[in-house]
Amino acid sequence: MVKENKFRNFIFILLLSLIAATTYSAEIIVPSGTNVALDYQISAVLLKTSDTLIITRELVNNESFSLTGLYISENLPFPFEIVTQTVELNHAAIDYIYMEALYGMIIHGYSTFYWLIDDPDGSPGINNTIYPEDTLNLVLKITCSREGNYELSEHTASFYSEGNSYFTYGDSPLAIIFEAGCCRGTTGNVDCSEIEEPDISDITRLIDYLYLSHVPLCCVEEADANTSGGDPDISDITRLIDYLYLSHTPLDNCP
Ligand SMILES: [Ca+2]
Ligand SMILES: [Ca+2]
Ligand SMILES: [Ca+2]
Repeated sequence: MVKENKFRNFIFILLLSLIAATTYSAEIIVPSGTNVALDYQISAVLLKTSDTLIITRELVNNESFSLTGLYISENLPFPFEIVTQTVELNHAAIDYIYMEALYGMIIHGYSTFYWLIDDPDGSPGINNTIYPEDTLNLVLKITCSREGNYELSEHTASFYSEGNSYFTYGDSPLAIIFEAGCCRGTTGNVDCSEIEEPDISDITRLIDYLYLSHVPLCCVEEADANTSGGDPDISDITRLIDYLYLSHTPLDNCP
């Protein structure tokens, strides 16, 4: 099963590598001939479900005129969740209006998000004109709870300049794979036994790893019982003993 999944992932990467095995895509502006640079970047193409994906979008106005009415949109696969979002103009935070559209409104299986940066009518009170040489950045930190192969293909921006309206779209889809992390539920199942609930054999396994055989652990995150990060140590044994025999304070969820 694991082998099958790995093979499927391999084929998926291979296929998409023909299209775009990359973390970067330039956005195309319609109509063309405008000197506004738009970049779209993802932090990685292969992640664990415990990892955070970072999407960075940058717009640089290389024109001699200003841009108004800017809005940016993004379509994210349903299991993706935006944890934090930052909108900066010339590297300083600005006000904006954030909207989340209905699931599946634009693309089946995706949720649509909008960031209104400048309202040309001024009615919502969001006014951020993009002057010549200005740089606008949108940075999204995203988690994904479900393993799978995903594709980011639809992301747009739209703005006005000197009475003309412009629309942008990504030049190629970006492939992302989220693999399941080894940790399930809470930490503590050091020996990766079928029964998740920790017991004395997990303490024994941790002692064995740290002081006796040093045989590598099946899942470091499960062994990090106090979720301190890094390599497990004696404090993780202490934490397990505390959970099983002393205070019974529940163990933390997997990172
Ligand atoms: Ca567990
Ligand atoms: Ca166990
Ligand atoms: Ca630890």
